[in-house]
Amino acid sequence: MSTDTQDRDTTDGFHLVINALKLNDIDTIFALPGIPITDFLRQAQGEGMKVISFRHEQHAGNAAAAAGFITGKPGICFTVSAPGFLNGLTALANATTNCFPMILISGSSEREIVDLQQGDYEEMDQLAIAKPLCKAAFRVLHAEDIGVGIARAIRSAVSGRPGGVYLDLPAKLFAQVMDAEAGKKSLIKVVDPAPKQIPAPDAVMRAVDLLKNAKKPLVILGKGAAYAQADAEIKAFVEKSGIPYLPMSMAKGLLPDNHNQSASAARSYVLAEADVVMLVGARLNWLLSHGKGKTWGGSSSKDAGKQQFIQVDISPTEADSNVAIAAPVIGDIGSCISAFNQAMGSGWNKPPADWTGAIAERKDKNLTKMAETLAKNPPVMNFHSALNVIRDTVKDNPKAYLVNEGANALDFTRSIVDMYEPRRRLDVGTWGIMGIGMGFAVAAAAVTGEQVIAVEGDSAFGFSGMEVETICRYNLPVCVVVMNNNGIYKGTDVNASGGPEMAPTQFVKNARYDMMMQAFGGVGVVAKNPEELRKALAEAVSSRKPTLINAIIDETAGTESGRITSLNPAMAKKKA
Ligand code: ADP
Ligand code: TPW
Ligand code: MG
Repeated sequence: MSTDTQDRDTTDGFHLVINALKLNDIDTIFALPGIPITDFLRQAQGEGMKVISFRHEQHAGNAAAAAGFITGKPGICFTVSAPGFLNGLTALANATTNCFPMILISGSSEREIVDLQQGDYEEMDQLAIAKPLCKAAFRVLHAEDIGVGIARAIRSAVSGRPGGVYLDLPAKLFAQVMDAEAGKKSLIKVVDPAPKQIPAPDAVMRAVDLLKNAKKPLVILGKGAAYAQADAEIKAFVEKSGIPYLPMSMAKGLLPDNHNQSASAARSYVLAEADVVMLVGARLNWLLSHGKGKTWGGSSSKDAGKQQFIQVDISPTEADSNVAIAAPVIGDIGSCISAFNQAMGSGWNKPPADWTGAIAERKDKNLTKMAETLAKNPPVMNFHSALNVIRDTVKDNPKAYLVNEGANALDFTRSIVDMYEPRRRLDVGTWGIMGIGMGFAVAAAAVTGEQVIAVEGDSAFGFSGMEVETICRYNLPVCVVVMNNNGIYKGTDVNASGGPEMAPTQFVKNARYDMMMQAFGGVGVVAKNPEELRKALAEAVSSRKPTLINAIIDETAGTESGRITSLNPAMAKKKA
């Protein structure tokens, strides 16, 4: 029952917001209290909502974004005005960039004072600031419009290309009182918030014809394909077509990574050689070298390769954003892939054996090489010997969520740790942003109840490290593995001036990250070798206790910028 003083005949802004969310099956809120949100959160919890309270708004926002990606419902984050809002804004912008549905709801100061810039408490024109950084932004001034405001925010977040939405709720709104019956009637249960978008049959035929005539076809699955929850259709399509596929980072596990059609272990070969490439919920951005240049078999970094592209995407303006798309197919991935499955008919010819054979050959060679590297047990644990253990643990716990950030800690984990179930890998996404770790981990554990393993570079972990208290407070089954190499990329950089201060990429040597988890009642363990790591991980997973494993990694093992060295101007200069 609510803890407020509303009487039976009236309701207020607090309750209208809570009831509007509940009416739309939203049962979880990620937040950080303060005026005017404190009482809202208290009452939301009183009304049976799950309220997860964080130590910094960015992580509450990241949690909302991850919840949106995992469930397909918009994740909800509440913050206070100005500084709280700004702290949440990075997460909102990141969600929008990643096409994850979330709604950032911030309290705001009095319009009359803000607009005259008279210096209100936490004064800021939040709506104007949020607008260019998200998909849509709204403000509600009257209690009777709360239903419409929440409905518009939900539709904007999940329909078409999903993204972040900002909803501005001035403090005064929460206290507004209105007739209870009229209030109830003003709420909207959103019907069909993410409507199917059926692709045009001729667009599907154009694409199928291209695939049919391809000698070296390739499918690329992106995180949009994972998000779409069209797992069965995608599996049927890949297996019926027989076409080799590459999963982008967060599409790993959509089909199990050990699937015989996965071309991950022959990635550079298939990208350079393919003649028809079908993108499914993946953009031709920097992560795919913009669809041109040497990666794609072009002769210079600007040249188009030899590919013709099919692009399956819900956004009609995505096609041709980097290179020409020969066959755009616009619609939701479930509907599009079903249409492909039908259009392919029964007499589909699988791709030529010399293409699939050449891929298999390279895969075998690379996998054998990788197995040899993983089997090594160097005296000082390195990324490979540590990740070999994590790889086994994920294999044994395929439903576990894997959160991953860092540079080397990211790149090596992505290529070494196989995923077996859809939407289980949550990482730095399109921006390559650090700081998503603990927010994503809390969301995955809180929303699904599954075990979470967060593989974190020691720098990456630092961005959200304080949220281990949140993990302990809610007793979440999260095991954080800090890949501790004493710094950003490695721990061995030197001060260019020769002075005594450490280099900008170096951290305190032998830092005891494990004690951070202990400080809040969780389990903290140091693992100096693969055996210790294996034991600690097994204990974390079987106990489901909040755990932090401080995995000591050879501080010389990483490379600067990990696998994106080519984007580092210092490296480009050295090369030239
Ligand atoms: P990745 O980084 O994995 O390559 P991107 O984030 O670049 O993936 O691309 C995701 C794409 O998926 C976006 O262009 C987005 O419009 C699209 N998308 C998201 N959800 C759907 C959906 N349900 N149906 C079709 N396309 C979708
Ligand atoms: C918000 C720049 C990219 S990767 C990284 C930074 C700071 C940390 C790498 O060190 P880590 O990993 O995590 O210890 P490892 O294994 O290589 O040692 N600020 C933001 N985002 C990004 N991407 C950066 C800075 C960066
Ligand atoms: Mg590091």
